[in-house]
Amino acid sequence: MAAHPDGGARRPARALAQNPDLRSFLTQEDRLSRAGLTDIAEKISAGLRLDADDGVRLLESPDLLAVGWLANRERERRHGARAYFNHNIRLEATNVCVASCLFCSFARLRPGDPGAYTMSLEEAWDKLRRRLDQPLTEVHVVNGLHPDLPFDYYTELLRGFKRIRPGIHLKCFTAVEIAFFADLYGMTDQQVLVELMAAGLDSLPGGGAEIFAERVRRKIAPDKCGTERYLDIHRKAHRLGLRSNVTMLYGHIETAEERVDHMLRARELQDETQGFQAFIPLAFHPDNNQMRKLPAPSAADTLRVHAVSRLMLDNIPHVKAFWVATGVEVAQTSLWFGVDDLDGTVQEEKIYHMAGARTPEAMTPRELSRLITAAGREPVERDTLYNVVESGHPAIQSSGRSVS
Ligand code: V47
Repeated sequence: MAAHPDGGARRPARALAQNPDLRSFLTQEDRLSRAGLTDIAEKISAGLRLDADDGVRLLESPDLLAVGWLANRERERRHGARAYFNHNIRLEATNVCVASCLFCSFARLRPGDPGAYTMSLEEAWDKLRRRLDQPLTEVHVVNGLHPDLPFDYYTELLRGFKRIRPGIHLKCFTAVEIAFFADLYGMTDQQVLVELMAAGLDSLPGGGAEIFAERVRRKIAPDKCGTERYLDIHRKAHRLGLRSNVTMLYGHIETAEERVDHMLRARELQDETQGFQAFIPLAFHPDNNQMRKLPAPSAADTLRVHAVSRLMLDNIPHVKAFWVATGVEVAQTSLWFGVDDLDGTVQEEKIYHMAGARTPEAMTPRELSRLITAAGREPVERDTLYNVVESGHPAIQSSGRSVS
């Protein structure tokens, strides 16, 4: 038989049309159907809530692209092509910690133990003072649970930051720290929050959530406050007018059901208070801690967890990838898997680097902007409350694109 003049170009199309296996990849609908996710896609399109069973099916679906496509659709519906980042510093004022969490490589049990440190207030304030030339918008503080520091240490820490830079947003102390302060200093959780607010606290970070399911929490973080108290402190903070975040430490001993349970407990509180701004999945890092025999979660798992978070948490505005934890390349890719936000310039992160993170310790706004642009998204600098920051940076336009 004579060859068709443009047979080379036409043959693949005919082959695709005639081969049912290949044909099934032709449309997104086919892909979703083949992945057994059509009913979930229809539920989302109809504005119906996903339930625990849907969440587990999404987490267990082998078709990462189908799950990612659904998450991306929700992400773009909320945020279009925008990808947020912020200009912040991270401060861990002490790593002395009475808790022995199995996943932690940062904490030292007692002052004086090898590697233990506690900054003087001057040393802590100096971190901000040294950066007066940077248009920072946030200081994010996370500490160990130190048994001997007075409450004044924390209130003075906040007051000093505000003296140095009155406009700076202070996102400080996890709910676990708030519970610890209340127990140590004989106060209620509410009193601790009120006093810290009077000293300058502006919002709570999401750390300390780990996994809410009691089976896991008891094993990996036995000394931390329980799930109900963690959530109640966020509830109280929201009622006092503070915004907060919520995290999930994944990729260790938790099951798919426990991941989904975690998301649903955050969703339930958010229905009540609308105070969470962002959900942040945190990839477990196994170096130098008691769970070091476990492998780190794969890139595929990381993309899937972020995507499913976007789909399950229909009432939390932002899903954030903490690039220090995910790795820079996976954070970029996650911008097509449900993520709309990357935290942040960070600067001098310790918790992940002591647990083996190979990511840089800091990124400049320009680097963040470039990596977002390179991923095909539109960088937008935000402050902690997601107000757009109009170019604080001489070399970056308000779109966030470098002009030099
Ligand atoms: O609660 C500790 C986690 C959290 C390890 O609110 C580990 O904007 C992985 O919460 N491997 C602290 N994770 C960091 C945190 C955070 C990060 C970025 C943004 C925000 C925010 C909050 O780090 C801890 C714990 O879950 N962590 N050790 C480890 N080996």
